[in-house]
Amino acid sequence: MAAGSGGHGRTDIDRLIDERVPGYSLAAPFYISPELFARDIEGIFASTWIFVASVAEVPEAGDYLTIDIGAYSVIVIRDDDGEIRAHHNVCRHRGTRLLNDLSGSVGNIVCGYHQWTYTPSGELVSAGVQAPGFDRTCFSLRSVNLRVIGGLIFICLSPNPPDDIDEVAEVIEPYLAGHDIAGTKVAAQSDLIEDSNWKLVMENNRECYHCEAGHPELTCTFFPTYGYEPDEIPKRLQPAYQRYLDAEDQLHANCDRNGLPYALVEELSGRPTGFRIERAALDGKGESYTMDGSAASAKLLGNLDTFVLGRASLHVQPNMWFHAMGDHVVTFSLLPLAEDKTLVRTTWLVHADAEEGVGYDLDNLTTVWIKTNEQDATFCERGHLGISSPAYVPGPYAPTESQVDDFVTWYIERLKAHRDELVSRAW
Ligand code: 3BY
Ligand code: FES
Ligand code: FE
Repeated sequence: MAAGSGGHGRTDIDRLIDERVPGYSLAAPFYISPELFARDIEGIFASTWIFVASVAEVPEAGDYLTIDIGAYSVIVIRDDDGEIRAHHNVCRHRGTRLLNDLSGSVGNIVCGYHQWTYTPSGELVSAGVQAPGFDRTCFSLRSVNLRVIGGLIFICLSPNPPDDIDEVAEVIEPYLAGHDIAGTKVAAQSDLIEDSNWKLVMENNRECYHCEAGHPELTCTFFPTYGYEPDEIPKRLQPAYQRYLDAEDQLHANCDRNGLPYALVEELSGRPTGFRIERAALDGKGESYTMDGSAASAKLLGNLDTFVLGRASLHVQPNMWFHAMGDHVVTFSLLPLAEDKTLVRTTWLVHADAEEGVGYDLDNLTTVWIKTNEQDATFCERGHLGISSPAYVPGPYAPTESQVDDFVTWYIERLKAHRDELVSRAW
């Protein structure tokens, strides 16, 4: 079969997957080819667990979000029993897209075309006049797998979702529990569309090599020694490293008292649901992502007894990063829009009883990550431009970029697993 002809023959894409060089950035087509983007949607975004929102984004029965992934559209909705469900946003009559806003609230889901009506849990309850023998129960909305882990909502479009999610949930839930995400509310949300391939956005997040020069606001609190082995830390960062060690001592005492785990667990590749979780100290006052590190919201989350809890940081492949502090939580969900367009959705959560203007100031709460996101968007957009040049050749990752290498390794592993599954299905 000719190269690039599809079917089960070896295509240009297969060759690129098989020829990936560990320790180096990917070949240009991974970032700029529409065919590879289509493979990413099927092989990654429709095959693995994707972080889409937190439970605070759908607080009441009937509250919903729509999440578009490639040609898929998914409704995430809280049903009348308080359960969060996911359905394909496709009417069972003639396929019309049902909900057309990014978020909202409904009693039932009513198709705008011929008014087929579904409950939030997906059952068809009315379909006008139908032929005798029409059985409504055969036309429920097609469901999508969904897992809530410590208040974070993950969906998987595949009918056979990776089953290691239970194991991952067991590890990460104790880190999240103390922050009681179910007891928070959305204080702010920003949708940033970056002119960059989604993998460049992820790779950029998985290293802090660029933090010292690139993120003046973030590094007021986020130690730029992140990612370095202790014996590799550059001399100029030694004072920061000493402050980090001191802050870690206090953090661990506070965590022990509050029953919060802090050990690093890192399994970013080698498994279907690659993840990393840790709790680490923040610089300055050590409480939050503000310019001096002091809490941005006056109301402590959950039953925590101090703001000095650093950051519980979670990375799950392929599309999220997350930080929980004593006073607020910030979630990041990335959704690919095209080979050169990526949506980064950032959501700030504070205690449900915190009052804007009294207990927290929106600018103070959001400034650090709004600036950091803008700076990262510029890096990713310039990365995309550089890689689009015929002069681009893959370059080597530094030791401090090991998590970038892990991300790319995971990505290639998943594309290979997807390819194997297609082949076995064809047999
Ligand atoms: O996970 C994160 O959000 C951080 C911020 C800086 C780099 N990255 C590891
Ligand atoms: Fe939805 Fe006809 S397509 S009711
Ligand atoms: Fe950054």
